[in-house]
Amino acid sequence: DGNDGYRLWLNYEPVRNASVKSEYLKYAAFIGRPASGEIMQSASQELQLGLGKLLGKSVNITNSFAGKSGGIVFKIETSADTAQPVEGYRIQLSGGNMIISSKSEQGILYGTFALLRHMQMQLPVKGLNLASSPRVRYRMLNHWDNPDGTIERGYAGQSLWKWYELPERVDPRYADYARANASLGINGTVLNNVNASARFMSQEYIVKVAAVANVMRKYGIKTYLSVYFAAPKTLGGLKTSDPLDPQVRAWWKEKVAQIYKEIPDFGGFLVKANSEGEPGPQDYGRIHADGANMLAEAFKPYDGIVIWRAFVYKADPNADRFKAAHEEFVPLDGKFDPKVIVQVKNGPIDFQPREPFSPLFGNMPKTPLGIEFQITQEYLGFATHAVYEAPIFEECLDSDTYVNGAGSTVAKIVDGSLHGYERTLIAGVANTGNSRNWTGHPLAQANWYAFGRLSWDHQLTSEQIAREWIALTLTQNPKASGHITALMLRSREIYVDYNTPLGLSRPWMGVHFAPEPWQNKGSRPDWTAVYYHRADSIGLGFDRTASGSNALAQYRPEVQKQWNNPDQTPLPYLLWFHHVRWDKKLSTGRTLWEELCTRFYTGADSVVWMQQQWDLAKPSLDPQIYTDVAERLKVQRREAIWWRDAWVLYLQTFTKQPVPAGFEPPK
Ligand code: GCW
Repeated sequence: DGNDGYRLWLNYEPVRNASVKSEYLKYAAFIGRPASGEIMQSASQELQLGLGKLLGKSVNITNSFAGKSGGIVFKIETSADTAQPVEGYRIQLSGGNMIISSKSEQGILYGTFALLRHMQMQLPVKGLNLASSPRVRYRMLNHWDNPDGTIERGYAGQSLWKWYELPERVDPRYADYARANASLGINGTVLNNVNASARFMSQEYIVKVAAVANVMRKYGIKTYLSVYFAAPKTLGGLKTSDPLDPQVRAWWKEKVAQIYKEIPDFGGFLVKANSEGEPGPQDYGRIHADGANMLAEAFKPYDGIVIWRAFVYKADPNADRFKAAHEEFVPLDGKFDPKVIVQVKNGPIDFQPREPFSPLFGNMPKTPLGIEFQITQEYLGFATHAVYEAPIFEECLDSDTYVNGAGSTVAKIVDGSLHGYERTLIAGVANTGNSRNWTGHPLAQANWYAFGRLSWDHQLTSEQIAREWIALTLTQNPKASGHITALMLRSREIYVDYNTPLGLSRPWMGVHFAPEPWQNKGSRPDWTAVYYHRADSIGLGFDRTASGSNALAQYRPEVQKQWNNPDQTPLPYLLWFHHVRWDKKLSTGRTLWEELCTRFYTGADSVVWMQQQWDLAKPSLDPQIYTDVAERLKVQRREAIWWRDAWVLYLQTFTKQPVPAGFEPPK
């Protein structure tokens, strides 16, 4: 029975360690579940499934367990019992039972998955005392899925959501999707693309969405929709979609009410407005807050929220896109309804392989700012390059904004601890599709996993998460796990080296895959390659100091100090902030040109090292997964050379210098 990757990290392979197994069996007499709702039912079913596979024993679920011992018991706690947050859980041994307790059914579900994770890793029962609660309230995936089944920036097949079959046919895969997410603590999902179709606001689609929501609910996941801001006009037949127009406001109120009739626990709306051509309040001379607050008002009678994206920039060749979101949103601080969360991409530009943190973080103390990461590998080699993203997420969350002095990390802004936000959010743009293994590249599963784990607890480290994922998904052989951990942890730096070293950026036109640094025409003046990298006969990089766009001024002085001076700017950020002369000597002792070449070449060669690590793990891997990754690594090697050569040849048209001795010239 080969492993085709469908089960993700929920493999539940039989426990092989006999002594650990016998310890587990002491608690496998029954699953004690008090009378409960459907989330606890899911938890008990999952536990039954897991124990069945892990221990080879079919364990009964019962609600008459008083006085019994030798089982795993679910217990709902009251506020008097514990100060633990509502979604948190605790797992302890007591009275001969293993008790999973929480104030909520959702917490019981998370505790159940934590216990199953513990058992999958064959960790001891002795002294078991696990407790955890989420640091962030809304932990969600954003799907950029279109009604026709395509996925914007999706590289793992077609959409999971089969709109043409819904609501009658409910694909069993929806439940597996929900299980996978719940196992990480994800509690929300936005089903459709932020470049939204108004169709999702029609009754025809609302009932389809409701059928999906019925599955999600069983796993504690709320369903959200992206909305097309001009829907009152295009769908509702009104003359305008002006957010201050009473008819428009009434239309949205009614729309929200209509949705709640079908989906009583509906999560809310996600909105991309006045961004990349999408309609928005500015079309009517209004501000973002007018649009967001109008929608928030429609949600007033309900639990739902409005998530308003801050991903905005103008088609202006002379402006610096880096500064746009800060310029538009900071003046709006304090103007948003409390039901609104502003969702900010981790970096100021667009999910580049490495970006400095967005200067919006910390600069809107009166507005809850959620963070948006991209799990799908739009700029990270789609589904053929192995790039473990946890270090990207971690790097941003750990960045110090200095807004309230040292230690004001992005994580503390996002989790609400710095500014006391009541509503906190972490979102990830999903990398799932209908590929049998969900993510195309088997190692990309780790990115979904890492996002979920970090959204629950941003203090976990990239390495911890990698080791855990490998143990659950690939192998528990320590040597093999060591090789794969090494590969994963270095993969992002390697990619950066052959793709965008030293702080180059590359969000140019089109599919965002091929190297085309020469591209100087696009459908917008800022959608060219040259806009971003600024190569010329003198040097390379974007001057964002006072002599250039002065984007640095959007950061606190302590941060400016790190990046202001080209002699002191850490090399990974150099070309983000400086236009550097080709012959400038860097801290490595090499000139800029030599350093670039060194990175491009060692980066591309390091893919061979990745291949070696993977091969060393081969004896411990499922053959199907081994081969899949090995073949993708071959593609990655070929494409890394392609990136290297494209950059080097292009940059040589400016530097007029050969590649340094020791490196073969590009073909
Ligand atoms: O990263 C860019 C993508 C667009 C995307 C946009 C956004 C959904 O290239 O495809 O549109 O960002 O985040 O809105």
